[in-house]
Amino acid sequence: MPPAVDPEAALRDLLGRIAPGTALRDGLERILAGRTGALIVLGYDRVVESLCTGGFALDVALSATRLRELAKMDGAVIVSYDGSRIVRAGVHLMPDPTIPTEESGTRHRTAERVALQTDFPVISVSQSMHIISVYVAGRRYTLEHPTTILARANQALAALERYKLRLDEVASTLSALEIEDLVTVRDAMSVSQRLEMVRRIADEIEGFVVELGTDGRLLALQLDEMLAGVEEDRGLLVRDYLPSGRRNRTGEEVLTDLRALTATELLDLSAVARCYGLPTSPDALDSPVSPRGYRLLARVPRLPASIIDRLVTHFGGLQKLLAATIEDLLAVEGVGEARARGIREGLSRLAETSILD
Ligand code: 3AT
Ligand code: 3AT
Ligand code: MN
Repeated sequence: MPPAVDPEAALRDLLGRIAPGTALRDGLERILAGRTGALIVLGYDRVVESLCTGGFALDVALSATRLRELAKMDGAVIVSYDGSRIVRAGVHLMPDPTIPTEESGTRHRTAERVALQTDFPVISVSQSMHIISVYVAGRRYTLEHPTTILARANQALAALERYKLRLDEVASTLSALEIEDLVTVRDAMSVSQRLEMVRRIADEIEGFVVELGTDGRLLALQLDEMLAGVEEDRGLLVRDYLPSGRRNRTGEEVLTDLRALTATELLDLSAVARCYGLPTSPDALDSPVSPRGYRLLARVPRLPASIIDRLVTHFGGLQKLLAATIEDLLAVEGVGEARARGIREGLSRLAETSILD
């Protein structure tokens, strides 16, 4: 049986396995260029076997040229789920004819039905329409030319750049307010909101990177560079502002709920606060909160996460940490003379550079 996953993840996984640079994609492009069509099932088990008649068993390593030659024959080609081997060729597929299909043409109707019946992805290369389609997790997706995808990816990258600038603004404002102990729920939630917006557009670009395969290397580098530190900050912010108490939520729950917000809900800071389990009445957004200090401590150079945890546990909040002397810091396990000085200087430098406008 093919692994059961959510439809978006299944599509992305498949797009990665047939992305430019793979033998499978190279074969599909050759079939398209040669103006023959193809019907390719990506997986072989009892259910697939029961739909197969005719053709012949092969079990040979998959190569682009082999796939192209075999596609010249009538019938379908069965490839192993990982795309590494050609299992059968010239197969006539007989899926359940009662499975509804939106497609016309026997090739595409068969492709859709086999995908639905077996849960394995099916690829069709249309000879008449000159397109490659994939049928996976109940939907059909038509592959686009890499230059088209790249153009869209670059638009998304430009949007990400603007989002990131705005995130940097609200994040440095929050740092300054944290140092002064003047944070309101609104300030903290604005940063959480912006972090989630950046995550969403970055995730979209990540999809393009997967689909572009070797054509997306430069895009991947640009994305990585723009996201430096963002992933960590999402977790750190949650740890800073998660309310403590008996019925408190876990950081994972908060992040999951943030992901689940609709685009409209995400624009509403009360909805963001609700994910944290913070009070959400309109006035509550203006009530004061204090960070534990995880996010700012992560900006102190050469400070391991284990020490950060102990510092936060020991002092209980950023303000007490900012007020701590070298002697106070030495009381924390794992903090020696040099490290205590490093923390003291690091925090002072943060305080100096994070001055409110
Ligand atoms: P040729 O000798 O190439 O004409 P063939 O047996 O190789 O016949 P194909 O599989 O190439 O046949 O199919 C040719 C077309 O016949 C494709 C499709 O439009 C039509 N066709 C084949 N089987 C069916 C079917 N069960 N129902 C409706 N149309 C079909
Ligand atoms: P094109 O868009 O013309 O490529 P189509 O849906 O019009 O596809 P056809 O009826 O012209 O499809 O059939 C084209 C080939 O598709 C014929 C055969 O090699 C393959 N094919 C169609 N139905 C099956 C099937 N049930 N099993 C295996 N191969 C099939
Ligand atoms: Mn046709």
